[in-house]
Amino acid sequence: MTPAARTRAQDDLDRKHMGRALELAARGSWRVAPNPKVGALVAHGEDVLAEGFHTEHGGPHAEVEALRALREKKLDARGSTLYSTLEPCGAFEGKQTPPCVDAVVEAGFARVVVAQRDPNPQVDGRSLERLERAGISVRVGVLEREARALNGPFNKWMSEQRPYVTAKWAMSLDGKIAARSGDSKWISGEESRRRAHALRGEVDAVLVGVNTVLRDDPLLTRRDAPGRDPARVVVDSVLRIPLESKLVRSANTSPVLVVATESASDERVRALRDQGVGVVKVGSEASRVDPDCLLEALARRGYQHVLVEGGGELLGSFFAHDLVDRVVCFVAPKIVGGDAAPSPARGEGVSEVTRALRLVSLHSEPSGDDVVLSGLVHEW
Ligand code: AOF
Ligand code: ZN
Repeated sequence: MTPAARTRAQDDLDRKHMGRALELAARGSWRVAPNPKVGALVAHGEDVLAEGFHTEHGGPHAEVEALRALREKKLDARGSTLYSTLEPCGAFEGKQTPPCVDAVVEAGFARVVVAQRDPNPQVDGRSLERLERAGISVRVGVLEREARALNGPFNKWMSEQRPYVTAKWAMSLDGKIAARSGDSKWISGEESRRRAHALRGEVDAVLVGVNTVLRDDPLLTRRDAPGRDPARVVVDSVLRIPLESKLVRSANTSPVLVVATESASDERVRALRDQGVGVVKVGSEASRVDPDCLLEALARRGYQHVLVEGGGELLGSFFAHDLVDRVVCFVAPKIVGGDAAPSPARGEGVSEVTRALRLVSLHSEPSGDDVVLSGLVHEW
């Protein structure tokens, strides 16, 4: 084999093993938040000797799980390669588990391949240096894009301390999120609605505008799907949310936060707080909640991943401020029609198509009779 052919063969092998490590990482699900989903495997050439992934927050890391699986099979890591979707962690204050990099060095790997560097400022390349100092050959960046997409919220939070925003909506094939009367039950089918609930189970907070509350009186909880229970956030400039809405009435069971502007009345604030609703006032823009200030307020609460569910005005303002990182759109095989039926991103919009936001890594799959489209506006 020529040196170039050897490099190519090695690259193909690295991508194959890393692809498998990414599959393992994805099994980590919502249980690992706010930590990353990580997968790891030990390989000798083509042969996969052991696999592991991070299963739940506070539990053993992926690399440690792979080493444990290796020991269980009475195998040795010496001379083999560790594939991990994330740079192994080092020691730092407040850490819940022992540093993986020590275990990796001790195990005697000849080579370590990682998909991405750990953006955690307390790691951030230090473990890679440590491995190199120990004489281990290190490669970074195999399937990096895929690995980064899997942990967008973690990556953004670690580098910017701002929430990652997923925008979600369901629309008819002609781009309407409701009929002209405002009726939207149901645009998407049952399977899509189940997926939408599962999406809620992966985030820290679900956001809607007050018009959605006035129109639909939603509960915004996660139901019939696994996951966490996100905080429910209503963007409501002058506190129009009714005290008898389902959201307010359930505030003592699951947290509700209402975000208003300075012009909201203190009496209204008190009435809501008496019902157990959290209220925060943030900066405004044209007498409405400024979405940048809104995200700052959510960052202060430690929300790493927020799901903006609508309506069209709230989604439109998030897009106008370029605050959306990922889109999940359910498209139903229906034509609603009409000039007055609302679309998902309202407001002014752009003046020319060349100024439109453009998504990358678009993925589509069937969801019952619907199609679900997802893509990234920003990669982290
Ligand atoms: C994980 N799972 O598989 C890897 C992580 O508090 P700890 O001890 O769980 O450490 C969390 C940090 O460890 C996390 O912020 C990330 O930087 C690093 N790697 N974390 O939860 C894993 N490999
Ligand atoms: Zn670790």
